[in-house]
Amino acid sequence: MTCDEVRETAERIFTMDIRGAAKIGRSAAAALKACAQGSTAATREAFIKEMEEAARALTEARPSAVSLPNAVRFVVNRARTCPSEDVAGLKEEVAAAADEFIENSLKAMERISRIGARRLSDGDTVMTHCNSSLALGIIKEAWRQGKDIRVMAPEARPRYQGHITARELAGEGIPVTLLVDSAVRTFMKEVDKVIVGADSVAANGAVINKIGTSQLALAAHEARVVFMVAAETYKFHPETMVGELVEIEERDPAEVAQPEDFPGVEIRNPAFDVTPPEYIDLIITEKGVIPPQAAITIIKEEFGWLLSDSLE
Ligand code: RUB
Repeated sequence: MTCDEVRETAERIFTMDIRGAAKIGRSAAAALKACAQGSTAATREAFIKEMEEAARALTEARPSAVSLPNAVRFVVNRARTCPSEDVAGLKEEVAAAADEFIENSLKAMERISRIGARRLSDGDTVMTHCNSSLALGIIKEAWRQGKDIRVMAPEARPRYQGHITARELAGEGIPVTLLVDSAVRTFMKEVDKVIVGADSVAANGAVINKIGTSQLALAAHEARVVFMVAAETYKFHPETMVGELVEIEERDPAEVAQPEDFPGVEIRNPAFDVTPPEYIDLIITEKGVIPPQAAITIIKEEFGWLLSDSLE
């Protein structure tokens, strides 16, 4: 039985009230902290079991954003590796780890915004997809620096996160054009750079992001437009190094169309797709700009401890 904070957060992640990989990771960390603080566990063993159950409930909420298991692992592992038998000490450890994850995540976003803004030039037209806080962070930073940027935002059916992007940028005074998803190739000839976010980056450098991202990548490749991904290192997927595939979330068909209006018709609704590394020019991380082929180095650096331990 998990605590209320974890149940509520897992539900809000599932229903997409909390969405976007970075925010999902930070909310999971905050839920674990709240759960630890309210825990009535009397022993170390009971406390760790409670944290592990909470971790599982959160991780099961959405499968494609590795920020979720990576955040949860970061926090719960601190309790697991803390030698204290004292539950109060373990609670503090969990709270400190959650705060650290959230702070690191926000700092990484600031750094990626600054690094990425260097790749945008005055006069650029930038296409993005869905609503990525990291991709928009870069665009807003370049704008703040005085670069004259225009943005093209596909609507991102079926949930229309492109509307959030268009409103967010317009709110900052940034010129933005909203497009239907099928207009991406038509407009690519007017675009200088594409910047998208990531839910997961696999060991081979493939990027999992909102459905339609790989079409942007193909169109950009054809039009010789630079295709960039903005992703903190906690979006890199350690399990892909030992052969696991990233699960692509398939959501309720009713998000696409009402099944009762289409008797005899199958409706599919995958929420993400995979962009192969061949179509990605660079990935902007808080550790610097890397080619997709260097994803494996990031995974070894960040998650090496895990690979030699529980994944075997
Ligand atoms: C969101 C999406 C975003 C990534 C990165 O999908 O695909 O591009 O999560 O976002 P959904 P961020 O709306 O289904 O969660 O850069 O904010 O982490």
